[in-house]
Amino acid sequence: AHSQEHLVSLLNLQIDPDRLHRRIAALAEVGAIEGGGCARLALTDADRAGRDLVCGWMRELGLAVTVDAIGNVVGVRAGRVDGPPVMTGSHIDTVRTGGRYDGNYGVLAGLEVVAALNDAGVTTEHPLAVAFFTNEEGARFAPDMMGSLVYTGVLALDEALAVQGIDGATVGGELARIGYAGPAPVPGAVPRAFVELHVEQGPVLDREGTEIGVVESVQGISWTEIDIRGTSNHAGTTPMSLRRDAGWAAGSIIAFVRELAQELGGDQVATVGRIEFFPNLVNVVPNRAVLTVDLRNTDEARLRLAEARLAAHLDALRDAEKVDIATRKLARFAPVPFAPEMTARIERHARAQGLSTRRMPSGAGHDAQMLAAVCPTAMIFVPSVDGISHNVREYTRPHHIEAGARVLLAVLGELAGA
Ligand code: HGY
Ligand code: MN
Ligand code: MN
Ligand code: MN
Repeated sequence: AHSQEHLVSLLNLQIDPDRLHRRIAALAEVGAIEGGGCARLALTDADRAGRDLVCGWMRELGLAVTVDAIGNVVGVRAGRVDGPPVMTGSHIDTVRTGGRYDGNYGVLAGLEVVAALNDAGVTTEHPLAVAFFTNEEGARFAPDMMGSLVYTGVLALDEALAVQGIDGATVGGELARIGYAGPAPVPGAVPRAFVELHVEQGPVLDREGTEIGVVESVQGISWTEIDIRGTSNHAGTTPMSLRRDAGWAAGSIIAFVRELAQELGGDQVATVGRIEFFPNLVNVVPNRAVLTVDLRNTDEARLRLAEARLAAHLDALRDAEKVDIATRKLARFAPVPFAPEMTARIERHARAQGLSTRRMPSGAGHDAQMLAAVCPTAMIFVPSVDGISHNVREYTRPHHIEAGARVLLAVLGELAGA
């Protein structure tokens, strides 16, 4: 039953929009790059500075802050009873050309929910936790969602610590260097429920004019690193028929995956995001090329088909160009559906606040897809203007930033028993 003053305090429970916008702007100053975005690649000094800032805010809000062995940070607000917390969170590491909302928004909106509960003097039934997970992006160290994979016990700690990044450093070495190899054990405590608020990073909500995305699933992801070895040769004297041109082979893969996505249609997407030639000189036939292929689909069978077609193309290249090709799987996740009762809960609260909603899959990977394996999980999207993300021009309108935080407050308040 609720006492009179408790009901009054619930009525006072509301976010402070300016405080949320101020925190987003302040965190965006850390690792700020030209154009208003951020570069805080996982476990760099910029990431450490961002972590220090957010941990400071967690402590100011009275949260009990723990750091685990892979550097995941969890701030817990006590409830009336002990036990597993209701958790919200995301990530604060970014890609090299990151925006200020990807990941950061969900963590800071979680802190805003805590601040609103503090202001209203509300103690929830269950503990409430706000987390940020290590290396969600996977841009420096693959796989992505590394911290939440270790938190949920899917990826072994020693395997994660041994991962070598694109710059040669290891996860374990960098964690120690920035002082975020923490004492809390992994796998982490299983939350009662997990809700992640995130910008859509795609064009659907913005194009439709819909305010809240009720995320029903995250699509499957397949990352492959392809290492092609040929023969370096003189660009002028070597007849085309005598070449083992690793560069040409790499270029044919870029063209192939684009055509493959168009042929498969539907949700299929394909990207060659990283490529390196050796010796990378104007007048030398490359003897080596290293590139990555990112394939995604909401349908697991179609994703496997795309992978099989890529493998067949590599076989054809080995024969046609006489190059050696080695592949390494950097990440592979099947599509993940979220719990129907959790998506219904998001939808109900958004509608109760008069917001327009639409159900949709997530094109981007998120920590929520890992938490879904251990507890009831859901995601809330707000629109990204022009669907731009992983780009300093990433932008979400202030009233959408606020609307998403209000839905998060309502959902977490209900789950935690405000
Ligand atoms: O790659 C992704 O979808 C995410 O940004 N890590
Ligand atoms: Mn009560
Ligand atoms: Mn993200
Ligand atoms: Mn991202």
